[in-house]
Amino acid sequence: MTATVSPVTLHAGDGPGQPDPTPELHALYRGFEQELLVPLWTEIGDLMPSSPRPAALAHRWQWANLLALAERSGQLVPVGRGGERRAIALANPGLGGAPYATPTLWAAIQYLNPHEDAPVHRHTQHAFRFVLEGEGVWTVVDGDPVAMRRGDFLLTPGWRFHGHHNQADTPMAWLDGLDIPFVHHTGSAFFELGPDHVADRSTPARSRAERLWAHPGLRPVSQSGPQVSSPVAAYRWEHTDAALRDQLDLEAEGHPGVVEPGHAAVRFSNPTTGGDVMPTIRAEMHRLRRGATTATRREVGSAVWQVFEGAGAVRVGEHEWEVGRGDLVAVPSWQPLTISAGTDLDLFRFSDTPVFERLHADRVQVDEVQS
Ligand code: 1HN
Repeated sequence: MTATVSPVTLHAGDGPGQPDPTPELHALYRGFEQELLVPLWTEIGDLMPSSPRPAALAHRWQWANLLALAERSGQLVPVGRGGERRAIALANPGLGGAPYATPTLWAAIQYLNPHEDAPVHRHTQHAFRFVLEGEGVWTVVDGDPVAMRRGDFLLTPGWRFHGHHNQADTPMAWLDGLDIPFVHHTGSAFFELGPDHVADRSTPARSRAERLWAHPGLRPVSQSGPQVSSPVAAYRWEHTDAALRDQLDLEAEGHPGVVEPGHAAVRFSNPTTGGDVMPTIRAEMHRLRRGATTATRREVGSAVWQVFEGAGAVRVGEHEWEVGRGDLVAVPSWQPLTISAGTDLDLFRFSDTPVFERLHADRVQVDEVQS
């Protein structure tokens, strides 16, 4: 997202089309430096690559290592006002140590001890939770308690007050995804504290938002018009699982529905628009039958994948990793991605694609299927 242009690295006389390095030219370039100017002719190759050349790198994080460090954080680091969350972010090795999984996306493991609270606040950044394992935490979004359980995908769209509380005798860890880097780069962040403690500690199995909105194909007549973010607070695993299973069953019966052979996928959607759940984030669940391999695909924009269940291999460009339950892979823009399933393999994916679609800058290329 940021091209580093440093006047100090100007070299007179380098490369095709560059003038000879005379003393006059050096003086000119010193003048540019003093006035904080950079001439295009020295930078055009970096600024205008023929195809995306992201600074971010493909990388894999292993869940077992993240979880061990999160557990240790649970012993050593309190959660409360100031730090706000015991969340530990993936830092892409190409992004200089910033807590960014990709140039636009934040991904973190968050950990809450038994009977702990994470305090209430709100921010313009859009957020979601994806639950790999466990239950017992309720996230309270604008006063509506939403249960978190394995396989659930939960939304906290921007500027909603939210806090979490763990009602169980066991700790709980989950994946947080936010558009923090995008909001940071574009200078559009606002943040506000709420009450110090979650006021509503009730533990309903279903939130009010789900009771109103989460009935398949049924919209409350009282709520007309599009909403910027999906009003569905939680997409429950039983529905996601059934949708994926049905796609693969339909395929086995000779009917259409899967993305490609042995590969079912669903996108979490906003029922008021049919589009993505939030303006900056797309989220999907994929299921590969054991032995299936995806076509090699590249697209504009970056993504993070997390294995929900099963084992397989993920190839991104020159890298190839074995992945198992909970492991995460960052896929930078325009890097070719191929996934192979060693067992039946379920994967959660989130990306910044809605941003590029809005800008009409989205592109996808599916390479020929590998033999
Ligand atoms: C936040 O509010 C959450 O609500 C998670 O769980 C991660 C990272 C930065 C700023 C706010 C949450 C966050 C965050």
